[in-house]
Amino acid sequence: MSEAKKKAVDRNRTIDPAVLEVLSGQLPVDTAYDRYLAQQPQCKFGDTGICCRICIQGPCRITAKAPKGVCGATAYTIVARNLIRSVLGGASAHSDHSKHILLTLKALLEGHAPDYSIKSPEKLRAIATRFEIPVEGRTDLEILADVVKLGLEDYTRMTGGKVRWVEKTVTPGRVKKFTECNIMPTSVFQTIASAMSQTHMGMDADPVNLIFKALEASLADYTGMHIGTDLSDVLFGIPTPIYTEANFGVIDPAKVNIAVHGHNPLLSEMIVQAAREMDSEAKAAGATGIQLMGICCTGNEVLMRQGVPPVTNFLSQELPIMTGAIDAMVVDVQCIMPGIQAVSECFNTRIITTAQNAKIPGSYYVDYSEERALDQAKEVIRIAIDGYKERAGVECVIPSVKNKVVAGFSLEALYDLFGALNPDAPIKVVTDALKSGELRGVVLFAGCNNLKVTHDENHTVIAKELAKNNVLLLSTGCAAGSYAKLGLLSPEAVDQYAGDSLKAFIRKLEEANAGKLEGKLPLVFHMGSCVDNTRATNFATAIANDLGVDVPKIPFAASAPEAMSEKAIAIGSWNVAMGLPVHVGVVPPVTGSELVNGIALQIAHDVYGGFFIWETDPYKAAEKILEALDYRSWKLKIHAQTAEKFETKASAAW
Ligand code: NFS
Ligand code: SF4
Repeated sequence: MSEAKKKAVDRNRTIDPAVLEVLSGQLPVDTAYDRYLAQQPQCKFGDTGICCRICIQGPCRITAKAPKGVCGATAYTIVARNLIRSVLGGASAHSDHSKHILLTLKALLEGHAPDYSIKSPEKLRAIATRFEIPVEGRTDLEILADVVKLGLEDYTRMTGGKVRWVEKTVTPGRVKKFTECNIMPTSVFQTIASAMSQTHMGMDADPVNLIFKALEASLADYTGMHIGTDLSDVLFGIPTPIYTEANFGVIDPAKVNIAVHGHNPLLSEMIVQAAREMDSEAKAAGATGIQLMGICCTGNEVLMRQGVPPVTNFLSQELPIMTGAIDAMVVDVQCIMPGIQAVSECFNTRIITTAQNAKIPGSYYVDYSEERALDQAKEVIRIAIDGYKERAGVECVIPSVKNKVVAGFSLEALYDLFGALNPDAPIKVVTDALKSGELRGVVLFAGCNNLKVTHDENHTVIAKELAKNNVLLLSTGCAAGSYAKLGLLSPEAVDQYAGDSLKAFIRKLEEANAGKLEGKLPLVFHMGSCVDNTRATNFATAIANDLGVDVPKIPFAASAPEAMSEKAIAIGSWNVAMGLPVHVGVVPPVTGSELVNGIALQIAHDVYGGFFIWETDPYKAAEKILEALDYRSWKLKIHAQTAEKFETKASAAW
């Protein structure tokens, strides 16, 4: 194949037909698909984690000729330090996002967030009860004040005490393990600062010590995420099943098209509300209405609670602009490619940044604050309407691809479904199915896209393979975005891809809930944005508690088939600490140290019961995940039989 031809093929590294259609339009626009090729070959030192730039005597690169950095740091120290810094990047991002929500609730208490209210008093009370905060005879605001106080303490405690959000949401076995291994965070900020200090030049050189600190940092990440999900539910409501559509076909050239992109629902929820109020303004401008659509995790947030259709996921975020029909793309924080601005300048799209810590040169900027949220949402929509007026009459090229989507499966929503079959103990619907073999296991798909693999291919191939093998599938983040776009969140996918007993399991749930649901159930259950991964952990915890064992013994695994961000590294790390097998479909930069790589793949299992699996081939990945599930089911059964025979408690070992 000629170089030019090969480049054209490589550029189309996606299986999404809508994305392929836009790419094949050969518009002279530079996107991530082109820039990835321009970056080749990528540096092997960085790729394997053995480049250190922590002090400015560096960069130091480990080679056979120079096996130590200038200071004497060896490969294992450098790889471990780089790893912990990635976890810290992720933990900072998540906790900053959730801190924003926590502070908005504080502002609400103080009367400075007039557009926000408590949408879910029942979630507030459930959180309070979890932490033994009294609820009887108290107002929502009184309870909220105590919950916010606890959240602030979990963020800022300097010494003495441990984060309550971990202590009260994991199994007793995990609390014991985290305490014994000394990885229970004191608080989110204290752990992040002390871990960062530990990686400074001339600090910790011990890779095991560094990795334990990385796990503590990952639990700080978990804390921030859990607080984020809990409080978002209080503010915006607990997601319940919701029916909509996804992919480029949701763009309507006759409407004012606004894409919301980023992570934090604080502004995007207001935009949804404002759009409903401003339909007439759009019509007065000649449009038939306002079409909102989501990208990345802000998209997931407003999909889960408001049914806003996802247009695309991370990797293809620049491409909706190339249809010519997007009037505004409103971004908040994280996973926003700076490249969207240059693409937007070739079309009629207005990029609107809204966060003081995430600006893009050349973009519009609305300085979001919780005090003026709804007004600012309206300002955003007016910018989009102005864009529409300029665009009207210009030809748009929009792929017509779209698929049905059923989303909104918070753990509460899942319990509600299970409760129709077993009202006294909803979780038993799953544990019984695991024990009988009706379900071969449960797998959470999470994480991003990454051009090191073909866009969306790993996500979909692994999910289909596992569905065929009767694994119950959960998803969050851009993994869920991929399933939404490509039809795996549709009821039809159950008939197409589920093995017989998974199909029977889903049908049974459908029948028991008939009348309550607007339609049928999907193949993959969308649990929310990336921040909402703790919903899935709560699910695993409930399964373990019901089976009377710790998490490392249950047939439950996680997979990030196309991991990309530091947040994904943080999430993967705490899932390992929680005791789960965690597949990653892109090899992370740790292979430069056999020791660190070995800890991730093997030693972690000995200590925590969880471990990583690096596998880039989706078929092999599915096999490895099934193997991990089967091994756990087999052991669980043997331990249960032995316990019964000798009338003892089930073994705590794994
Ligand atoms: Ni998670 Fe969500 Fe997507 Fe990855 Fe980015 S949007 S927070 S990091 S790329 S899933
Ligand atoms: Fe080199 Fe050591 Fe400085 Fe890293 S900390 S850049 S290995 S001298």
